[in-house]
Amino acid sequence: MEPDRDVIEKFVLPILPFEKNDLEPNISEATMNVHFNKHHMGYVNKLNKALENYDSEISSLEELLQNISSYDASVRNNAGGHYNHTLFWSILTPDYQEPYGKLLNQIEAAFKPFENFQKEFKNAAMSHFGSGWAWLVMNKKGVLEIGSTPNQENPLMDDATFRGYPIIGLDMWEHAYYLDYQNNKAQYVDAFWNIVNWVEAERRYEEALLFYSAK
Ligand code: MN3
Repeated sequence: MEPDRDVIEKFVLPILPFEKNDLEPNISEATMNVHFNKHHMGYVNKLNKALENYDSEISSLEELLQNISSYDASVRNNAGGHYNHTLFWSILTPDYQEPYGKLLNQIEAAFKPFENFQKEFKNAAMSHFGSGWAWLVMNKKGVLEIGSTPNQENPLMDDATFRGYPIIGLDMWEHAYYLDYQNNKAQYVDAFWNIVNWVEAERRYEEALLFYSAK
C-alpha cells in the first residue's frame, strides 16, 4: 500500500512567533509590516500562481527546493523567498538568548571561539554583493559552514551555488534593513545577534542531522 502523502494545495504565510513591534529597536515595526505583509506575502502569492503551470504534487517546501532545477525561474525565486523568510522569522526572538547545546559545541569546533564565528558570519553577510542571504548550514559531511547565496537562492536547492541544510539565515536584501539602518549594513548584522532564537537554531541543527541520516 502506498503511504499517505499530504499534498500542499496552496502555500500560506506562516504565523509570526512574535508581534511585529517586539523586535524593536533591532528591527522596527515599520520594517516588519512591509517585510512580512508585502514582501513575504508577495512570494507566497507568486509561488502559488507560478505552480499553476505544473501538475506536480508537492508535499513540502523542502522537497520542492530539492527538485527546483526542474521548475522555472518564477517557482525558483518565489519558493526560495517563501522558505527563506519563513526560516528567518522562526529564528528571531524578542527575548535575548545565548547559544547553547550541541549547536554551540559544533560552532566552537568549526570556528572557535564563538566570537570568531560571529566575525566570519558578518564577513559573509557584508561581502555578499547585491541582494541575498548569509547562512550557517550543515553540509553533507555533517560539518557547519558559513556562506551566502544570491537573491532568493536557498542552500537546499539542488542547483544552489552554496549547499547545505540551513540552520541560520540572515536576509541581506535592502528591504530587510534600509528603513532602520539605511546603508549601515554592519549595524544591522550586529543587531541580529540580539534577536537570534538559539532554541530554534538548536532544533534546526537536530533537524539537519535527521535530514542527512535519512539520505
Ligand atoms: Mn526579505
